[in-house]
Amino acid sequence: MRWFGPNDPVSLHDIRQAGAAGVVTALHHIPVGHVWPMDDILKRKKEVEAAGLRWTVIESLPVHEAIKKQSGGYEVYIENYKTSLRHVAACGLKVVTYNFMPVLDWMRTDPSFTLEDGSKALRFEKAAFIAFDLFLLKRPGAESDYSREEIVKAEKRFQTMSTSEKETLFQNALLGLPGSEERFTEKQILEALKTYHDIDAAKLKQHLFYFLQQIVPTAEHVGVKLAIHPDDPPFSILGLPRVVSTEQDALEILNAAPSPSNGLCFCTGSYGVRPDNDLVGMVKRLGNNIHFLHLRNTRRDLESNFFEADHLEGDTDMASVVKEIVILMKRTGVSIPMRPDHGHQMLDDLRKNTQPGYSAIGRLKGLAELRGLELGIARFLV
Ligand code: DNO
Repeated sequence: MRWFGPNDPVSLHDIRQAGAAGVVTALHHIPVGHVWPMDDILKRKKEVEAAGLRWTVIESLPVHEAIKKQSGGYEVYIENYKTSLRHVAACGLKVVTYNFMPVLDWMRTDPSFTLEDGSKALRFEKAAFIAFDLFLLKRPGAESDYSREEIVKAEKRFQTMSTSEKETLFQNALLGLPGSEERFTEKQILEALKTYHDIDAAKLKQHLFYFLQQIVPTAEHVGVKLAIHPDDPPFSILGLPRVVSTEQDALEILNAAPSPSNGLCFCTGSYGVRPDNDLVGMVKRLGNNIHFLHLRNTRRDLESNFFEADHLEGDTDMASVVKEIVILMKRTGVSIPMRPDHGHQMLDDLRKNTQPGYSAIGRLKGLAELRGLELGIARFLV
């Protein structure tokens, strides 16, 4: 399971009791772009091991915005990244997760969408998101990204919102960086978006490929596996380019710097939001380079709205995906680390202050279901 470090309301002991063998975590106190010092890595590792858990997967070693834009100082940030890779390898860590989403990480319009049974899930509602973009953020030029029909729908949706709903939507949309309490202000985000005005998807891809060509040899040399997390949601938002959304994107990333160290974080929740992504086929075709698994499920509708469903429900056929993963692991003899992603807020957690998507009980439920599924398939089917 993911652990956000000593300030996480979910403790290492809670995680152990949930049935996890290890945690994935990061040094959230180190500013993005700085080198991760060995002392800090070792201290965190000892802390995790003292609770009877393992730490082999980092989520995330974030990529500085300058690298994504190839702006001032980016070569230094790439060197720092390589140094961090050497340090984490020297401390015995094996997998490094990162993403290449400009400005924001994941984006939802509602982190506490109430499901029919009273539990709460993360949700992305397109009309609300467009209303946020056009009428709250007022991003210059935003109208040209949407159809007339979408704009009319967003206007109608906006009219139904009370002042406090608008305020909440604004806060939710700019939650920005999971694992931190940091939220962008309106001014900050508009400034940040502006810095991408001359970077389209083709250019961002070139920057990603360049970054990989620089860091993959180091990762391979020190024996660390890289795992790029897909875009969440897997389409362009706020006019920003997104380049890790489809199987074709993933393939190009692997081909840009071929190496057993260059690989994917296979997030079924992110890739699964697009009906044109064939998840079972992706495991079949890209499996050798899948270094980390985020298993979660979403339920989408025809308008690109989606919410996070129970792990074994939703649009992704989780049983078929897990079966393919079990086949893959048998074939390669490699056990791919997995975590259940984004649980529902439920039971006692409904009365607690929890991180959106990362409350204990919902993830425990997801983990238990996934472990049972894997065990059943591995023992009796494959
Ligand atoms: C969301 C997570 C992502 C992920 C990063 C990896 O809950 O899956 O924030 O950690 O994108 O860099």
